[in-house]
Amino acid sequence: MVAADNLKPTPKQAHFDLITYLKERQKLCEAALEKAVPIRYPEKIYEAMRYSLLAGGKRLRPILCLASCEMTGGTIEMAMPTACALEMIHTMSLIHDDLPAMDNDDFRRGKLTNHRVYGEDVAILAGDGLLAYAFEYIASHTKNVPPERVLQVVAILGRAVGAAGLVGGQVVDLESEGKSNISVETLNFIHNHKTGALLKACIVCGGVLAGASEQQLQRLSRYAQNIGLAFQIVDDILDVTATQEQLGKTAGKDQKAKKVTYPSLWGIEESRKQAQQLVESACAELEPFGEAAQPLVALAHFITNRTY
Ligand code: GRG
Repeated sequence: MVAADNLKPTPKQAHFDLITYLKERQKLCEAALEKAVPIRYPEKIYEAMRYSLLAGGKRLRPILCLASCEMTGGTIEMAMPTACALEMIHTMSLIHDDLPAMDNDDFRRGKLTNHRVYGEDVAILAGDGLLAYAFEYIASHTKNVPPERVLQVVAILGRAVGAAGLVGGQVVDLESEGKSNISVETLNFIHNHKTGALLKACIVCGGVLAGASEQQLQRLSRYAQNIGLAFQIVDDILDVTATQEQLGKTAGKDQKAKKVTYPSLWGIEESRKQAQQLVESACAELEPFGEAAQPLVALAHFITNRTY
């Protein structure tokens, strides 16, 4: 949930109430996610899936998808099944990332990690279950959208998740562990895939569902590329500057694992500057959308101002 005290609207955005917007959107997403995954037989796997899916989190990915759909002329209803699916995929990637075979973490979203509660076997399956269900959910629950757009969303998402996206980024991240000579190009590759690919899919899929033009989709794509990298730079900074209580996950992990990060390459101040510049470039892409772009502009600034 939004920690309202942590959000300072930037002067440019003073007329847009981001705090209220985020709270309302988070509430909508929570309700939709709760409904999307009811408990059935075999209860254990549904409980494990729901444990991580309904554990909070900022819900940034579904909110970005809804915002980009609305900005390009669509409705919340058109995008909600895809928004839920994006959160299912994000959650499954967190469950798998926390496993002993990967980051081996004990806390996520302020709670014990999935494998610490259900065991490694069920945690792997809970991730698999969420991943498969995400695609089923888009195909079976999207209403009032031409089928070719739904098909395009499924293709974009499949690519974002697989070896050309999250999985590819995670592999290079694992290969880079313990190496101190990682270049900024490799670091960018890791994060453009591991973090950026899904964020980009959220924003582009919102536009596709709304029937955005090719030119609009290209603008959305460049906006997304920039905020994706800014998001990861801030994530690296927060790993150094924030506490476990603020983050809901172990802090200071990168340094402990001797990971090359943006702050380790550039220092904190320069990293902040780079993130700020990326957000400005992202927002410039939205200028032709005028007032309708307010939520996406405010969300881009939230990414750099966030403290959790
Ligand atoms: C996708 C098939 C498949 C497998 C997963 C483990 C893995 C492959 C990829 C790792 C992806 C990963 C965990 C990237 C980090 C992304 C990131 C910065 C997460 C934190 O996102 P927030 O801050 O978290 O939005 P909340 O909890 O607020 O949702």
